[in-house]
Amino acid sequence: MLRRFILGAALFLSGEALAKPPAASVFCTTYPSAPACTGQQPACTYCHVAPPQRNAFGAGLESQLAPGAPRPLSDADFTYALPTALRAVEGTDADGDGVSNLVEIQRGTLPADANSVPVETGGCAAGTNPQYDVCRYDARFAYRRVLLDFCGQSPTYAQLKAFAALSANDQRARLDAELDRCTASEFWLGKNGQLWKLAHPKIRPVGSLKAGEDKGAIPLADYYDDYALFAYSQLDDHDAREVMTAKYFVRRETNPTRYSIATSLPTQFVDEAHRAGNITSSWSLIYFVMFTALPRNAASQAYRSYLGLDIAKQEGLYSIANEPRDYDAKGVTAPACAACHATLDPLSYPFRNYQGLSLTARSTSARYIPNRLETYFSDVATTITQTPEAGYLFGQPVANLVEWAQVGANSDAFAIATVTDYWKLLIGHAPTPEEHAEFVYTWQRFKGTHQYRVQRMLHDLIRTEAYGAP
Ligand SMILES: [Ca+2]
Ligand SMILES: [Ca+2]
Repeated sequence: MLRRFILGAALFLSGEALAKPPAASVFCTTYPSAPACTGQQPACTYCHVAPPQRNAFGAGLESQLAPGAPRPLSDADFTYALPTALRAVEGTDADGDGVSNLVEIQRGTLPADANSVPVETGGCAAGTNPQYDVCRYDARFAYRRVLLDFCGQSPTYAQLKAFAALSANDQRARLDAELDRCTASEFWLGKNGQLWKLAHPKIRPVGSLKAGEDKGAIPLADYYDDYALFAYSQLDDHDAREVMTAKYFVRRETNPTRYSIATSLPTQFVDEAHRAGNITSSWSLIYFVMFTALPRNAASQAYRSYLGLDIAKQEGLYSIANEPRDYDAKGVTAPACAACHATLDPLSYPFRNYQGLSLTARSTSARYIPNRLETYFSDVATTITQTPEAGYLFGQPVANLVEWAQVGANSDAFAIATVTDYWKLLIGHAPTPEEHAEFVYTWQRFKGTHQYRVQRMLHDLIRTEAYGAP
């Protein structure tokens, strides 16, 4: 009796601790056209405060989920019961904001957040703003914005007047020409310009650790190399994916700024076969891997920077069966950790042979070292050397980091993250539910028609109503 009780309690605890991994995909099978499912999956926070604790929408669902069946439900029973439960709560208004759960799901607002409600766009009266063509794309507004965003200059009165005198077709052609002119400006591509601004959160520069130009007190690596590759990948007719897959480096010349391919740089040490763009740059390895045996930080940084998924916010969780294995004895199998580490640890294994900072032998820093764990980290844990190099990204097996980067670069997540960066920079915020259709159109064309050319995507972006409607 007592044994049964303990066993039951243990099962209950482990079941409670995990957000159900299939939940997001079952949700998207039930509502394939929901904005939360277009090219992505809803985060755990759609139903949870933080797993296992449910928010108002999740709590309503739970009471409809195979009522009376013993808990915890198996993944199979859960998957079977969830669509029925979702249907059962469609008519209710979990967050009390006056909009039913179903309408919120369809309109892309959050059914558990009363501050997230669909905005009616039909109430826009023409003629209320004589200055601009409100409710519709306004080419003069867009023109002013393009000069400011890409050149860092307001148009002069004479320029505005000349623009206004053009035909609608000529205005569009002028906008495109100005975009091309301004994306060659120092304001856009130069040191600390707009492109560098986009790269800051990906590179996370630390002045005191900077080597080379603008050297800091403890020079460890030159992250201007990372800015150069980032900028190069975003410019001209270059493929943006190469920021995470490039086998080459990029050299920067100044006055004026120019970026060009270099097959080697004195500051970069990973051999060509093991390079994956900025993920394996000297700075990334030294700063994000640093002294760790299993570089979870490097993996989650790359996942967040290039694929837009933040594991700390419960985003992009694809739990792998029988993970985490805890090869480095960090205690990550504890229930509170396991939900994230079932994704994060297999995401990190492909980094196992990338050496970060080695204080004893600096000449081994920031390199790919076969048997790195066996050579330098065998004292970390008895199982550490069993850490495989193969891992998983998006639930898909990858043999090594180069494959990891390729799968990542070809994913919808990469295209969405790239366009989201520019959306935030140029429109001022992440895409809102009202902007969803234009946003999806823009990233899908970026991935398809434009083959990951940022320059071409920007011509689409400045034509959206989100950008050009005042
Ligand atoms: Ca609601
Ligand atoms: Ca809501």
